[in-house]
Formats: sequence, structure tokens, C-alpha cells
Amino acid sequence: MAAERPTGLKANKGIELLTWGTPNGVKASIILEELKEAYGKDYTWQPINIGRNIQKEEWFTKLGPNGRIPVIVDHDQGGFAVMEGLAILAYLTRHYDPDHKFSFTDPLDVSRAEQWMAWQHGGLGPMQGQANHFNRFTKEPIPYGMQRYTGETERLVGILDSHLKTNTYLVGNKYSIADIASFGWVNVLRFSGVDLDAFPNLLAWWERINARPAVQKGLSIPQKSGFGNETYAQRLKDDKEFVAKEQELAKAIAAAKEQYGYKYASP
Ligand SMILES: N[C@@H](CCC(=O)N[C@@H](CS)C(=O)NCC(=O)O)C(=O)O
Repeated sequence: MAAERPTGLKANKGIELLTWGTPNGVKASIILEELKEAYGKDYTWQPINIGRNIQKEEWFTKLGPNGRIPVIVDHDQGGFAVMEGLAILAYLTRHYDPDHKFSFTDPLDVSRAEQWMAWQHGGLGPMQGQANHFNRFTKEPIPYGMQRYTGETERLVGILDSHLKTNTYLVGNKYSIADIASFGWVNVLRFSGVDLDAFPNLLAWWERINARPAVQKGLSIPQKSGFGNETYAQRLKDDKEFVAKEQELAKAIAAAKEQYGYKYASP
């Protein structure tokens, strides 16, 4: 039986999250779970199945005009709505992280965090999103797109990997909203056709963050994605058909790179 289709907001106090279990969606659910664990701040959520286009309905676009998840509504601020991961992470910590457990007070660290979050919005998210598209969802293979966006994703995660060689976390050696912004994307890196093992500092960072109980809870709202690195690794162990398909994909990406001579360069 299909789950009930949300048709409007359901709470009248606190934060209400409208989301789906995607790399952008989990930014919001992870910070909300962290705030819940750190401060006991509860929240309400509703599943917005993007495959059913609930995010394009009028009640939703009145809150999030871009018609995409995640969106939060703060009922304690007169129903103030916030769209876009960076803005959600900044809003929630500005209002509900008084001890700055996941955010910063030093203006230079605030700027550093903004820079990494902006980098995620302008770089990693869009490029990796296109890598997923060209590697997984086109009707017929388009080698130029495959090598362009897989290569760009590799270049970008190479930047994270270099930065993490001498830093435990992205800013101030403290886990923060800067890390949360990119974590959801790195969590589906294997699905995007990129070998996470080739980026050992990034792999260690992903493991550190993935081990946090609040992160695990955040990843399961509304339900755990089948595309996460853990599920992916498990499927490689259990499912021979999946292994064969993934080998085919890796071959097609390698051939596309060869065809166009793509070389990525990270500092
Ligand atoms: N830059 C935004 C992007 C939001 C976004 O692209 N959400 C995707 C899911 S990851 C979505 O809602 N897709 C459905 C659609 O395009 O209709 C953010 O960080 O929140």
C-alpha cells in the first residue's frame, strides 16, 4: 500500500522538516538529530517522496519555492520557512546551538565554514549529482558526460582529501555544519562511480562521521537510502548480479575517460 501523501504542514510548534533520504535531505535531518542529542530539541518530520513529485505541489512550493527538499519550517518563528542546505544548517545552529557545539563564534572560523558549505553547494553537490545522472540514469550511455562529471567529482573529493590530510574535520578540527554539508554526498560516493578507497583521508573522515549515533539516526529519516557507501559495500558482498553491473559501469567510465583523455588534478 502506498504511504499517505502529505498535503500540508502537520505541526504547530517547533521545527518541522520536509525531506527525503537523499544527500541534500540528510544535511537537515543530521543537524536536527545532533541538536536533539545535544540539547534535547525535538522536531517533527514528513516524508516528501521526490519520485512522486510532492515537492512540486503548491503547498510545498509556497514554503520552498525551488520545489526541492529539504525545507524546514520553524513554527516558533511564525512559520518561517528555510530552503537550501547551507541556509538550513546556518539557521538551525544560529537559533538552536547556543553552545556552538556544531558551529563557530570566531568570525574567521565562521567564514571558513561558510566557504566549505558554499563549495559544497557550487561544486560537489551539482557535479556529483550530474555524475549520478550520467552514470546511472541516462537512457543511453553518453561518454562525454560520464567522464566529465565523474572526473569533476574526483577532482573535488581530491580537494577534500588533501585538506583532511592535516585536519581531522573541515574547520577548526571540530565536527561542524561544514562537515555535515558534504557528508551526505561523500556517503554516496561509491554509487556515483568514484572509488572512495582512493581517497584515504576522506575515507577516514567519512568513517568518523558515519560512526556518530545522531548521524545514523539522521540517515534513516525518512528511511535509509539504498545508495549509501555501507549498503553499497554490503551489496558487493552479497549480490553477484550487482557486482557484474558495477564492473560494467566502472569499465564504461574508464573507457569514457580514455576516449576524452580526461585527467583530473588536485592540489
Ligand atoms: N542545493 C540544494 C539542493 C536541493 C536538491 O537538489 N534536492 C533534491 C534531492 S537531493 C531534490 O529535491 N530533487 C527533486 C527535484 O528536483 O524535483 C540543497 O542543498 O538543499
